[in-house]
Amino acid sequence: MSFFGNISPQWIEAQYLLWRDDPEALGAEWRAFFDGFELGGGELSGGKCLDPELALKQSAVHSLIFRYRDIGHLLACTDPLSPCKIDHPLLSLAAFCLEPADLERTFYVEKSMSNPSPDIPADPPSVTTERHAATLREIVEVMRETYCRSIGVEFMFIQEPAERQWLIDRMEPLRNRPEFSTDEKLNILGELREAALFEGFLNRKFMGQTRFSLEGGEVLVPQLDDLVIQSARLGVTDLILGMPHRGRLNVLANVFRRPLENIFAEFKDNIEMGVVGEGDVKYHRGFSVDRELQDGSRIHLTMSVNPSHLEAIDPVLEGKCRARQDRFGDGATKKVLPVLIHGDAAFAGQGVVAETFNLSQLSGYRTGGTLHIVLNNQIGFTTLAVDARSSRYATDAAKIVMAPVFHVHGEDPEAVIHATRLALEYRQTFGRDVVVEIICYRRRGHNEGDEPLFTQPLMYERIKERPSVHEIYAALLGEQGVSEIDLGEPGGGFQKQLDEALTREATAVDRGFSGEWKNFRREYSSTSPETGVGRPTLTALADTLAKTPSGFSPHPRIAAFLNRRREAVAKGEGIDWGTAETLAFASLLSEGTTIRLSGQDVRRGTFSQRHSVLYDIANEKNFVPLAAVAANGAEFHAFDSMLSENAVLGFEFGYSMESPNALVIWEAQYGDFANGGQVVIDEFITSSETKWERANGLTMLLPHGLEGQGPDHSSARPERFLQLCAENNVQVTYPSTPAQYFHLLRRQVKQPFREPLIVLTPKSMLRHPLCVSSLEEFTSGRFREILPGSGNPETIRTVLFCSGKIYIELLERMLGDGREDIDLVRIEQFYPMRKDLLGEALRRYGTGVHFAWVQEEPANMGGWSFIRHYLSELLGEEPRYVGRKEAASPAVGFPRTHREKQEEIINEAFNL
Ligand SMILES: Cc1ncc(C[n+]2csc(CCOP(=O)(O)OP(=O)(O)O)c2C)c(N)n1
Repeated sequence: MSFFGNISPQWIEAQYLLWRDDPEALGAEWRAFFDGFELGGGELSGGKCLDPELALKQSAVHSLIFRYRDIGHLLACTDPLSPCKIDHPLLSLAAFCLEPADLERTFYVEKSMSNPSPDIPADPPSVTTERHAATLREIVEVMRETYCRSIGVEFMFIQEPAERQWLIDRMEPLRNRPEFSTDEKLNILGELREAALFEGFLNRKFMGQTRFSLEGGEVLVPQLDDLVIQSARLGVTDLILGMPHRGRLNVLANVFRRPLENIFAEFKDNIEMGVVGEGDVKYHRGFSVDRELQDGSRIHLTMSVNPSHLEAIDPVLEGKCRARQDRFGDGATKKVLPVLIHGDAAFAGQGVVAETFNLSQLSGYRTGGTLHIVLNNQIGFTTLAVDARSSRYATDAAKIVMAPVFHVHGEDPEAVIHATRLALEYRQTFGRDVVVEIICYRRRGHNEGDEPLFTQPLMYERIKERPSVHEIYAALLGEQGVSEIDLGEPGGGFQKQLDEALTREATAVDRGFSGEWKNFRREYSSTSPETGVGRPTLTALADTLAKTPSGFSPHPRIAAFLNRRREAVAKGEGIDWGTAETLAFASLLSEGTTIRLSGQDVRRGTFSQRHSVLYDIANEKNFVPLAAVAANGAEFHAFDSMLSENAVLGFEFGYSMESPNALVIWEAQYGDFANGGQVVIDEFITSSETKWERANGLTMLLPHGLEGQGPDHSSARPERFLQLCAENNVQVTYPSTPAQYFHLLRRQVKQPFREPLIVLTPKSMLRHPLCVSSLEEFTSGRFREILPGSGNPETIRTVLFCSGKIYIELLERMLGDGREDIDLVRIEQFYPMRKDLLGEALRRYGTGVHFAWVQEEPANMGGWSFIRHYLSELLGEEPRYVGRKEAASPAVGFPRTHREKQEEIINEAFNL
């Protein structure tokens, strides 16, 4: 269909008038049309018109240029396995009412297109307006060369004119193909050969062992190597890379220059090289190095650890980078560069990719733009694109943030390097995400034991016939006149290095607990440190926290709330949960500990219990009282997050990896929503230390408790966490008093080691009159993992073990009924279980006492399955179970049924 289709001239005229008043009122393509029309000197509606026919043609040419920029990628030749497309109906002359005869006519064009200067302007963006004349043939040629050769670019969805123009200015003058020097070309060739040699060598020496060969995508190596050099040139000091299995070992060898003997040792199953914990496969481990470049500059390269769960690393890496940027201070977004490499199937399929893009511009989570590389080998295990995605491109998720995307032919290394340089420069200039997709193939099966001919026989016949990319490139350089001698032979020095490394012993291994972590102990210690804070300090902090700046008008109920907190501390009693938390935060901040709190609605708190950020009712300006007590460089940050658990929890884990000195907290709006972050819990929080020697002190606050709110909003699923407990990998707690919570938060920072902390937190108990503490409980002592009974052992006939919320309900009944024959023993920390303290708590009682475990959760949930064997062991018999029967769902949907059952549990507990 032509550009004008069957649109009426009257309608076009009306659009023209609209455009004259306000060009932005029209869509981009019509704007281009009228821009062109004006360039041609035309004017609709009877005004002066130099040549109406030429003006219309000029408009059409302008529209054609616009469309090439917009969808020229549809004609780009980027797929090594498919013939190149030659035409597209939307890009034909006829689509713009232009004719072949017009090819020789002269039209106006903007400067960037007509000026093939090889120098990429380094200056900040400027909108180009200068005009030049060119024939339509020349114009089409420039457009085709720029947008329809080895690089297809999607960028016209960017809504910032300056950003688009910036890209145009850097692509059109060079036709997206800068001239590389012979030295550069030979260097690229050498790297392609080394990448191929490395795979061939491993294939021969460690036949059949899984390595996830890069073959077919070897261009990744010269691409990354150049990225490292260009990054250092543009001021990057730390390049942090997250990448999956494919080609990871090759990148470690050829880009990170990890000693080859260390890589081989892992193939030889050399357990001397093994990590301290259970370890992980060789293509998941982390590595970092200071690489010295040829010009003498240095850049720190980090290959982040990576679990098998594809894309799970994305938000973790972003959090890690953000933490490092925060630590480096102002301007650090340009110094710390996140780079994420993805497979095509995973990038298109995994939802966390979209979540991570959504984080990319949020103030609490942005990292100044991520450079994404999609290694599109056109297959995911055995699944082809047609079954793997509904989008045209594997990269389409990137469009949600309008990230420019370069689709590049994987057998054109110069194009890949050029696009990556452009992408890097774009990221450094605009602080936004950008994507380079390499379209290549996978020469072998998914892994080294796989036969792709079973499922893709024709595709793999075609792949078999394709020469390797280094062969294609060497032939091209030969055609360009590079001499045989200069081209050399594949192998050369690298083959020798490989052979020699195979005979060498492995050298020092990359271990955890270095850098920021070097002062932390590896070993868990069961004793809680002293965490009390003196009374004068606490009252002074409470006073400061109740103050707002002069002229600031909080909501009256918030003013009263602040006052109540201050009074409770001044009186020294009735201190509730929210106040305890604020006191913990304030005391840590005043001692120099930075706190980062993130999650949905955390500033106010799901239950309106926190109010860490106050808002002026007159102008919505905000004020953060906790910032006023921070000292010694500490900062308090509370970020209301986007509505995601997976990416945000992953981000905070990554942040915490990099910030052992800070208290990093993720709070779920309701505990059960942590389900959405289960991958992060399994793959990172509970297992990162044993797999990769990467400890972590992330704290998770999970509101928990059955309160008649239905199957969701009731349970943080403690049973799941408890099932994951082993080797002191995590601390799972359910504190029952505000003071215990205060000590627990402080303990998390004061311990000389770091382990993730899971805290089941209250909802209705936030305001329960019995769920309060006195100031004395804050001024000395420590977090107590077990709280023994306080009744007179002589009179006690029944001991009820319990944890968290049910304790308050049992206490209420006990006090109400004046029962002196019952004692309550609280498990405040399930894991690591303090068997010694539990045993001590039991030794108080004589014979003839009944023991029961009471919980409100169904029998297959809560703490029962976990605690029963500890109690049985200590008691010599299994205690009685009081609680709901097994259930498929954590809580009932009907409030009345909930109340009845809850009462039944309490009744049963008091009538054993
Ligand atoms: C979340 C997740 N699901 C499934 C797998 C199993 N798996 C491992 S690799 C792979 C294919 C990945 O394809 P692609 O992303 O295109 O990368 P490629 O292996 O082709 O480089 C699959 C399905 C996984 N590792 N992670």
